[in-house]
Amino acid sequence: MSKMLTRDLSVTVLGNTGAGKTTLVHRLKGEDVEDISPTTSIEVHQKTIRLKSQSFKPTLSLERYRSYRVRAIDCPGDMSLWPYWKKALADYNTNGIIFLIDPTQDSKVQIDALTQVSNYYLMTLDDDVVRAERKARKVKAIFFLVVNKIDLIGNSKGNADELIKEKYQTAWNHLKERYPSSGHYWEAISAIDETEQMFDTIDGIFETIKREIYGE
Ligand SMILES: Nc1nc2c(ncn2[C@@H]2O[C@H](COP(=O)(O)OP(=O)(O)OP(=O)(O)O)[C@@H](O)[C@H]2O)c(=O)[nH]1
Ligand SMILES: [Mg+2]
Repeated sequence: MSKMLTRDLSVTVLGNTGAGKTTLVHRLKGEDVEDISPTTSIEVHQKTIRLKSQSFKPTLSLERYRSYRVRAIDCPGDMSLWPYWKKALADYNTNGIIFLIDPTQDSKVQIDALTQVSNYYLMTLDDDVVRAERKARKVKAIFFLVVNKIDLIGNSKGNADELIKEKYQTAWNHLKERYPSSGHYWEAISAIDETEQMFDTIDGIFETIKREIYGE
């Protein structure tokens, strides 16, 4: 496969401890999700993938033959280790930020975590807060809110939507207002499931990121 045909997609995966970040990253790589222990440092994962949409492209289209090199930066979620998030965001400067929500965990700490993501990302833009806020209005980042473990809330995307509206809307809106030029999306998944639908959801996330970066 020629280099010209390879494109990069990268994400930083954030969220409170136990939300399922490492499980999701393992799924992305097609690996087992048993025996995963809490993450204690920044871990870089890489996998070359093909997106589902590529197989529907005409045989003469270049897009059909591309490879996507996906890089996922898996971070520790324990609150004492949140400062790593700032380092990960600054060092890897990924295309997207995936923020995982665990519907079975206390929302307060997870709202704090989401707010912290917004603040840490801001710090990567400029040391001066006023200048950083100004840059934030123009920056083209991609923020993906992902409600994980929907197997525990009736496997319903509607229930996930309700949870976001009920508990996370204020923090999510603040983030959107701070980064109005960025992409804001949300999804629901059960990373522990090994179903076609789970893999489709992951594919859909990267399809969205790809469209944001490279266009159709
Ligand atoms: N029921 C259910 N459990 C899940 C799901 N995804 C992950 N888990 C479980 O949640 C626990 C924590 O998963 P991890 O992937 O280690 O979570 P993490 O966010 O990486 O945690 P830290 O590394 O501590 O930040 C594990 O026992 C997983 O098996 C899911 O979709 N449904
Ligand atoms: Mg982990």
